[in-house]
Amino acid sequence: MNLIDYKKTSFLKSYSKITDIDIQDGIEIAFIGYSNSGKSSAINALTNQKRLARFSKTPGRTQLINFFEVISGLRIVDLPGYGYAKAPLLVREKWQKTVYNYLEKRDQIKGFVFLMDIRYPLKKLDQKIISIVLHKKVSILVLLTKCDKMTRSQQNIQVNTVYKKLNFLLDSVEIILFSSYKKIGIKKLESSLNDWYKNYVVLKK
Ligand SMILES: Nc1nc2c(ncn2[C@@H]2O[C@H](COP(=O)(O)OP(=O)(O)OP(=O)(O)O)[C@@H](O)[C@H]2O)c(=O)[nH]1
Ligand SMILES: [Mg+2]
Repeated sequence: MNLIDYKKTSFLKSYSKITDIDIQDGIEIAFIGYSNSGKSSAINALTNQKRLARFSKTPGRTQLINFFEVISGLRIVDLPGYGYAKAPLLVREKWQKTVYNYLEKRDQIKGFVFLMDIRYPLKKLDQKIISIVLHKKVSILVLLTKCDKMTRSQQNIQVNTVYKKLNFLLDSVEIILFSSYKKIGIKKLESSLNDWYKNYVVLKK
């Protein structure tokens, strides 16, 4: 049984500062990763909507914290990607601060979806963000994105490498091979998000 229909997700609101966020009820699932890692595309693929989260060939497109409502009380949050090298340093620092702030302070976050381009996983800022969110005891899911860029055997090597590295840090690691282009991994992503939501509903009772 499918608990939630992700296709019904709609845009809620955008914010540039976390102090402006005026939604408190319910829970959030944050999509985080480097600029150009495929966050907005993944949200579009999950919700089966072409332009819900805008995506672009120009990295650094998502500059605001964008909130989407899946169902009442469950939101997906598309964050500005970190580490876009071509952006001016000050702009980069501002985005990074916004993202760190949101991840640190927002108790509504009950799950992190970490997106990493399968060709370049666990780069410096990925590791930094993981260290920031570790102590929050929140579920973490890793999507190795753009897996269509690799052969099956290369994909398996990358999954194993990432698994070994993260297994040291996290109590449990879930890694999904993902491609928005080829629609790979979407059902698995849905089922993890459903589990998180179910857990939250049970805990609340
Ligand atoms: N080959 C391939 N390319 C993809 C896939 N998903 C996204 N892309 C491309 O990667 C680029 C970045 O995708 P976005 O979804 O905008 O990435 P983002 O993480 O939201 O980027 P920022 O908003 O800058 O943080 C675009 O050119 C997409 O077309 C995929 O599954 N396969
Ligand atoms: Mg984006």
